[in-house]
Amino acid sequence: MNLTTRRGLIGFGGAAAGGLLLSGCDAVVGNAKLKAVAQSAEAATLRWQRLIGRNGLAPEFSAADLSPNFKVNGTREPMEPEYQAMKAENFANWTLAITGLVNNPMALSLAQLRSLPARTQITRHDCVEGWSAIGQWTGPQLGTLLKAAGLKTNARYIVLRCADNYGGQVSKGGAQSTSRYYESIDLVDAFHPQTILAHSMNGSPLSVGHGAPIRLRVERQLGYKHAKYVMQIDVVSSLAGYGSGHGGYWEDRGYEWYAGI
Ligand SMILES: Nc1nc2c(c(=O)[nH]1)N[C@H]1C(S)=C(S)[C@@H](COP(=O)(O)O)O[C@H]1N2
Ligand SMILES: [Mo]
Repeated sequence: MNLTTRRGLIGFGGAAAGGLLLSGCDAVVGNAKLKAVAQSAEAATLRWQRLIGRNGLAPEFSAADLSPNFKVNGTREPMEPEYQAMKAENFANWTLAITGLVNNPMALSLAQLRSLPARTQITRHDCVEGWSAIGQWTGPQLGTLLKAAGLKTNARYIVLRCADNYGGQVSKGGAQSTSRYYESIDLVDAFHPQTILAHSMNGSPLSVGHGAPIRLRVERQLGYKHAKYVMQIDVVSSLAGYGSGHGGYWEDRGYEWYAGI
């Protein structure tokens, strides 16, 4: 079964379930009901993927399949002064902080991240807007870093906090600003072998457009989960403290938290 088929099947199942529910009560259907339908489709996708296996791999491709043009989407360059200052130094003084429910909080430099054992994978990126592109990504597995940090027993989610205040005003952008881009994943995806912090794309250091200095690749989910410009990783038991509490910038605006492909 290929990716397209699986995606098609899931899409059909979700639509059919929605149709059944709506036809029974279209006069009284309100936001809450629509939300419940959306949430049940999302839950079905999550259950389906967990059934395939915690470590089921997203398809990988060969160098011949690489897209000649991989679109830059969302933020093209964070204009926040802190990011601009780090960019001017070629990220020499940038560090990735891993904090929260860990036994050994750490701050890793880009040089340290680059020196870690890395995974290289050629995968297809699917944006919810309807475009796809195949790229090659290289970086350490997130699981390697989390094992080094040592998760506490109440850890449930990994929150990736980004540099860009997408769509927001720079002057209003604190770390907890509702327009600061962020994302979150559960521990199954965090320790999945294809979940990496990519520092390179197609064999070159990540460009600013694609998320320099590092971006997440979480290959069984849609594009918006692949956080660019990752500045900090928080290990948490709840997503309540971030944005408006739905676990991501786009999730806070109605998108599914589990964006399974
Ligand atoms: N920090 C940050 N990460 C982000 C975004 C963004 O705007 N800001 N856009 C998301 C979306 S919707 C997609 S499709 C991909 C685009 O990645 P690309 O620019 O490398 O194509 O990044 C995702 N991660
Ligand atoms: Mo996207």
